[in-house]
Amino acid sequence: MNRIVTLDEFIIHRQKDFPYASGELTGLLRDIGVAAKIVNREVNKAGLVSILGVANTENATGDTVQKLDLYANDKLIDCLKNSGECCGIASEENEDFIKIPSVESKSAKYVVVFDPLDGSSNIDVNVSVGTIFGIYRRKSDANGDCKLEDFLQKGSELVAAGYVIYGTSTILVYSTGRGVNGFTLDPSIGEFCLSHKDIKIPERGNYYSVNQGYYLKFDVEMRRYIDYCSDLNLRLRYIGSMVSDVHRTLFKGGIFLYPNTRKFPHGKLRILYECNPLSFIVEQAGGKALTCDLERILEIEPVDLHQRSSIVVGSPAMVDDMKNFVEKYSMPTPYVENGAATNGAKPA
Ligand code: AHM
Ligand code: MG
Repeated sequence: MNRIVTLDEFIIHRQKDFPYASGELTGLLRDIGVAAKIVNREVNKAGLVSILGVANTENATGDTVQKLDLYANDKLIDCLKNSGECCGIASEENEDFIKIPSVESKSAKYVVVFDPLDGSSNIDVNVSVGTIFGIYRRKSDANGDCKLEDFLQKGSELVAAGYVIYGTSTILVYSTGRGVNGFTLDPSIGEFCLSHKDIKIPERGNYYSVNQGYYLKFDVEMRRYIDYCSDLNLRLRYIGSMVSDVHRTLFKGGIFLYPNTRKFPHGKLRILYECNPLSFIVEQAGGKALTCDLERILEIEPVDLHQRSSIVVGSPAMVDDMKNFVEKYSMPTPYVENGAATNGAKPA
């Protein structure tokens, strides 16, 4: 029988891969693992809301019942604050970033960004939701407060990223830039145990994942690409929790798209909290992630904490196909006169 490797053991073991590691990153990943267990406990009780009280009301014992995304946000912030391993936090749920005072005068060198509960519109109906996180090394002086510039870094600067899915089982997937590993929570011992070692995304897959209800609101290149996916008899899967849709794509192969729409002309998903960490994981597993303008997601220079982007992420060969498609269809339509094509608009 194989020996069980817990998340904590694995993280500590991996610390040796970084010769100058001081243990801070290790500590941060463990804090996130602890917060995930607390959030998991609460998410699993979501169906009991009608018994325990409706969100934002008082329950039978007089406690205020919080919305789960806000609960998850608070727990992550608490866990990260208490250990003093990071100097700042930016969350999808908070307008501004949070400065963390140093604990026992440790000058922490990391900042953490996260979406505490992605796909929260799915909670009430027992559909998977998840926490997404990213960790950056701070840019500002280590002795002062963290600054905005510490958070506005390209995804390629991520030191680590990952996600936790609270689904049929609870799984934590993370990478420190040396491959991707997954850990499943064993509820009987309350530990995340290594279950998916060195995850690699398939070169291609049978699924495409997009909110096809917005088809008419997408740009023409994307509409054509979606028609192409359908012509290839790819199967459509769309959960509506990005973290879960990307998780399926990572394991089964395929492509996930959230293009620009009329409502979100620059895409809906947030660069810092959703696009970057998930693109980092997918790239680490051998996949690719681009915007619909064909820019590598991890090369975007964010200028705002809550900046959004379009995204196409998944199996490498399928993202390449999408790129070829968009390049082909965004070329100027040839103007044909007397049978001779000129590559461009009608001459004046
Ligand atoms: P959230 O962070 O408020 O949950 O919103 C992000 C979610 C993603 O998980 C998902 O891919 C997308 O929104 C679904 O949006 P839509 O309902 O427009 O398809
Ligand atoms: Mg989200």
